[in-house]
Amino acid sequence: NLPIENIRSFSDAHPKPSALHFQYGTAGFRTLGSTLDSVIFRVGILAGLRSKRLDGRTIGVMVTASHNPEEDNGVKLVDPRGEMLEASWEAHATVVANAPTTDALLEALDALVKTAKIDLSKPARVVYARDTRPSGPALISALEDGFKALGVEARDGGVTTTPILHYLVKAINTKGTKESYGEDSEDGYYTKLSGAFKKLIAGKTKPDPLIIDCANGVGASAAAKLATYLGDSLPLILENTDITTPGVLNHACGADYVKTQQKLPPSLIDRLQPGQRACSLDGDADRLMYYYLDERGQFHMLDGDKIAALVAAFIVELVKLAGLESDVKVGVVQTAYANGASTKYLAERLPVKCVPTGVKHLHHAAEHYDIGVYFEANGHGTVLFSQQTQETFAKYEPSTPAQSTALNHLINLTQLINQTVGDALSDMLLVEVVLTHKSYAGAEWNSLYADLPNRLVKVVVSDRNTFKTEDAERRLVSPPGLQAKINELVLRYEGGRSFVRPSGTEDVVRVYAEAALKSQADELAFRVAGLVY
Ligand code: 16G
Ligand code: ZN
Repeated sequence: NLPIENIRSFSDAHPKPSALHFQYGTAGFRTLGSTLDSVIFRVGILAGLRSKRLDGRTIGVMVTASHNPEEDNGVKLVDPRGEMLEASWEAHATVVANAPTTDALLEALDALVKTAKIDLSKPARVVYARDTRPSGPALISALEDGFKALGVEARDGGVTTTPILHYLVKAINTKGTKESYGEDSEDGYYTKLSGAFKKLIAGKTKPDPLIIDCANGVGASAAAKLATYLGDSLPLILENTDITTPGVLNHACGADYVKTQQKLPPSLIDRLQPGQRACSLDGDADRLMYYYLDERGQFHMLDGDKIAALVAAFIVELVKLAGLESDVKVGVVQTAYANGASTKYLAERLPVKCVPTGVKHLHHAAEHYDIGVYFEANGHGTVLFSQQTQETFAKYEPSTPAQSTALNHLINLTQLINQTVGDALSDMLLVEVVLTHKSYAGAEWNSLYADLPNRLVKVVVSDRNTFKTEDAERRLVSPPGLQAKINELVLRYEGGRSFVRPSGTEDVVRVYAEAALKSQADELAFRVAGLVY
């Protein structure tokens, strides 16, 4: 049975704020950090129950609000293979978080135990971590109270990046098996990535120093550690590494700033030389944005779509060189936000699928390919190698030295890439490998295709839930009649494309538009926004 009295006494110390409703959305629970105490406490219990449900396999809990403002915080559960929480449990989490009183909470937990058929005699194991937000320590102690309330065997992952926490979950759960993901420690993570990187660039011209904007977040300490493992194989220059001054996290820096403002973080203006590569991480180091200044000082952004194009083309080439073209199929997954020019570039080379926004959709679609490359335009993404593909690599006998080299590169890529979730540091090493192999500077990479001008605007509406979409969010089915009006507008713009979807993380509706000219993309976006308003 549930330890009712124990849960009761802990829960009374973490009352739910009566006016608030919480929802486990695309990014878990995420809102003002000061309102999350009861939610995080309850997530502690929930994580334990999820572990019991899965026979004591270790569940991950990450306390972070990623690229959001510093005052925000959030929490996400990670399933045993290092992936996002199974969808059916998102609803359970929402119910448990909103029980108004301790009694109601106990009832909700009891109902969950019954509906999910949880065997309470099983062990509960959890590994947890947080980012650098000031609200983190208090929320972690609420989480730990949740663990104590249920009786969870909990391991503290400390202050670390979201992708490292995902790595730890998978490493713990695969320990000692033939699918072992690596040693279950931060050291194991850095050793695995840096080792694969060094092998992949062996014998090539060493990359020039790379500037990393760490968003004044947890990526600063992770990048500093990674630098020590990389040694001189990749010189890193770390910027925006202040994790103690209040208010600076994600402020005028970081991957989300670069993507949404389409400009250089002001703090880099005097640092970045024309032609030099730089990249930005977000507040929990799972998103990556590259950029450079050309000879005239003009800013050029290399976003998630450009990363997908670079990486997918490279992998397709390696598969061909290895002689594995007919055994191993590579595919790409994008969302409607992918620049139309990137979709065109990719679709000429390999299968491309479009899915709704949110990592879980991309990840699951990518699992259907032998090698699935997925990136959101915002810089979140990774590459998945199916278990069968990894076995194919292990068994394959190359017939020429060139095939053998390509095969080894592919095998090393499976080690370099954090396949659990998008990982800015792992993706950064991946980009550096491709640039090194191709002898590309930013300009050559950028010229793979030219981005279509685009514009994203948000519209505050009275109820965003009246906006319903289909076809991977590319068409509105409700409110009735609106899509027809959008279609009519789009027709008037050369190269025009526009779609409207409700945000999953903010109380707004987003409008995206693309057209052949920047002024036209802006105009289209604002006219569609006018229809929505
Ligand atoms: C979340 C998603 C991200 C998506 C964004 C869209 C995860 C881990 N994160 O941050 O992938 O791009 O939401 O936000 O799934 P929106 O719904 O507000 O546009
Ligand atoms: Zn993030």
